[in-house]
Amino acid sequence: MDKDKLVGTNPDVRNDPSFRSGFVAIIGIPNAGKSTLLNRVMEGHFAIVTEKPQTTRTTIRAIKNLEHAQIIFIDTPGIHSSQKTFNKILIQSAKNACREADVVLALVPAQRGREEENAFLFSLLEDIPQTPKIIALNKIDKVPKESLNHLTDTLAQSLPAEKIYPISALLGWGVEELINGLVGLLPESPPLFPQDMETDMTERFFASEIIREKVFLLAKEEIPYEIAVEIEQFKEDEEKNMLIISAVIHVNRPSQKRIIVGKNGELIKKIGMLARKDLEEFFQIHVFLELWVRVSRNWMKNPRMLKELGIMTG
Ligand SMILES: Nc1nc2c(ncn2[C@@H]2O[C@H](COP(=O)(O)OP(=O)(O)OP(=O)(O)O)[C@@H](O)[C@H]2O)c(=O)[nH]1
Ligand SMILES: [Mg+2]
Repeated sequence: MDKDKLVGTNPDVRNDPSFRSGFVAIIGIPNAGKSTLLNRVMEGHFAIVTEKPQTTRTTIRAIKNLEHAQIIFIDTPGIHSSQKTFNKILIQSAKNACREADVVLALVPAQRGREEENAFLFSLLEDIPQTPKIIALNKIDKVPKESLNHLTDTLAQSLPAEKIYPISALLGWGVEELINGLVGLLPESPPLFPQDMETDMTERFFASEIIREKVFLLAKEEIPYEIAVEIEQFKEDEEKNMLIISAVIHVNRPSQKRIIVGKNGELIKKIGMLARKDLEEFFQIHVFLELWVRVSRNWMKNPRMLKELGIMTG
């Protein structure tokens, strides 16, 4: 992200010296609710959410335009300690987002039993002492009200943050206060992106994520972690007023291909049907979707593929 190259478009706002704009990285352990929060603040479906940890694989930018501020939220893959090369790459992209951010928003789930994982997250935050940090204690709808004070006190002791906001990303509790708190920490600056822009991610990216989400929902156990979706064709047929999308689901092994295709092709058919429905809703146009399953051995270790898929940057 080269901030210097980006300028605001609205001349009124560019003359507003108190306008604030900047990048907020949302970080937290897997399953903390980061993508749910991104969707909530944006009031739309920008990032896929599942019950499974490690759903998000790339940083996802979405732009919240307010009257006197513009926040560029960056959703990130869950931070955890792992020896696997693939996971290390995901964690590295979250770390990079933190380093580039104007404010770091650490999302901590309010339920108990995750202290060790959070400790790893906090040690990362200590590496960026200069960056303002806010903690959001998420999923407070799941804990009794009486325990909230104790939880926020404990958190305040583990990490120096400007403020702790108890929230429910799922239900929207406390989210407006959180947004106001974040705005207060952003640098004074004209908008970094045009104010009618909500994201700079590509349409192909969203299409691939919608398909990946269906694999997460329908395929069992480890399978969703070992697949990647690549969009091979994405074009509008103006005559038919239709979007033609052709995508490849990469798997690591032939046995996984058999599972994704399913008996008599039933699973892939179901994935395609659900994905098409969501793609049509997202792009507001009829979609013709073609899905292929391809065995791409060790794609998770192949830097060229990881770069093409946007998982590895740089
Ligand atoms: N009850 C409750 N559930 C929540 C809340 N926020 C998120 N969830 C649920 O928690 C699960 C994980 O949510 P995600 O938004 O995918 O979590 P994430 O932090 O993006 O996870 P990764 O991308 O895997 O790191 C989903 O089942 C969400 O519905 C909340 O405030 N309350
Ligand atoms: Mg996520």
